[in-house]
Amino acid sequence: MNRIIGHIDLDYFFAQVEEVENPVIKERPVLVCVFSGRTEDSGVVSTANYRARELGVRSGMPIVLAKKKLEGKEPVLIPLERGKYDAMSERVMQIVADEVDVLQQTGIDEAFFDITKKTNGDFAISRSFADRIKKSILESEHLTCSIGLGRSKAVAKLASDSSKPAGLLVIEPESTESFLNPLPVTKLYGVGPKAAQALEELKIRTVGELKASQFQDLEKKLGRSLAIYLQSAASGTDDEAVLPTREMPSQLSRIITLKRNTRDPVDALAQLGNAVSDLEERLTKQNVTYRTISAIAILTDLSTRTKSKTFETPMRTVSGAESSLLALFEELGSSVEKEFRRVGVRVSDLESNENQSSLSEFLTPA
Ligand code: DCP
Ligand code: CA
Repeated sequence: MNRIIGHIDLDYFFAQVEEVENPVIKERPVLVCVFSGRTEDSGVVSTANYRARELGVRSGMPIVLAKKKLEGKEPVLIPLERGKYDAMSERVMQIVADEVDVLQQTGIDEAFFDITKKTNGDFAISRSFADRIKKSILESEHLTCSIGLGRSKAVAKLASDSSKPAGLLVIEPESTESFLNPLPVTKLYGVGPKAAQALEELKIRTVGELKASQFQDLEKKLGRSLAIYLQSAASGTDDEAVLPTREMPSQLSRIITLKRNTRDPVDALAQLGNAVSDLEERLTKQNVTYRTISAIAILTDLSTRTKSKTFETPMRTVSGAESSLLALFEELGSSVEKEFRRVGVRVSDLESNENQSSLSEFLTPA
């Protein structure tokens, strides 16, 4: 069976989160900045939206220089708020983790995943699979991302890079070689500054040249294991596994945008239908129970309100708590002035069923 490996990377992440929070800034250059506080503009740009990048702004650039490039373009400068991006990252990674066989998060906004089992090693199925993940992230969090699929981690990463922004690139086994060969070797996953320097000295500039290079030359400069990896990555046959990084979540939630704004709890719950069954599926998949359920409403002014209820005994299903959920939405509806624009449900105080069942097995006399 074909291995099908994916790489997902959110587009201009910190700046995109700021745009989602305040969509009116979207048309302007947006810079998320780390202000050092020495003078008003001292510090660096953490990241920028594509509008600002078109005008020459880059991550790591001094704010003063970025402002010079954006003179007269009405840039929006926003101080970096890590907690906000961490929370968003967590929600997005959970969406992906729920869909794939294995997820390995490698940064705040990127991860590898394996979908070999899910798709039966079928690349045509894998494309619609990846499309669904993209749609789900867009629908729930309003963020775009880029996904690459291929038969190895190195291929998947190069594919997601090449498809930026908001892209999806599927590299099937038979087109792997022609895709890889012309790419600059510095883009290959695992080539850091030291390896890049060594490859430059060997005059190896493209992935194709790396594949065709003399193994002994590489080994001499980079050591045996890196040399073996690089040549296999260059031919798209690196077989490094996607290693799971997710631990048990502390909560699970689903939020949807309503088709029509409302304050009617019955209507809100009816529109939440699929999200509730989704959450139910996740509880089963993660094999966890919950003690607290919350109704979440994001109002037309974008403020968020929640009402929660904690049960005395652990709950296995969300549908089993439907009357409580309805009561929570009733409370929300009568306590706010504005209509709901988005609604959601969250379960927390999670407990793993695995421990319980192993404990009960242990206690059951043989
Ligand atoms: N980041 C940073 N400083 C850098 C590079 C990145 O603070 N020199 C932060 C801000 C980015 C986030 O990490 O939003 C993710 O980094 P990426 O390299 O994935 O960059 P972006 O997501 O911003 O852009 P792209 O669309 O190219 O992925
Ligand atoms: Ca990114």
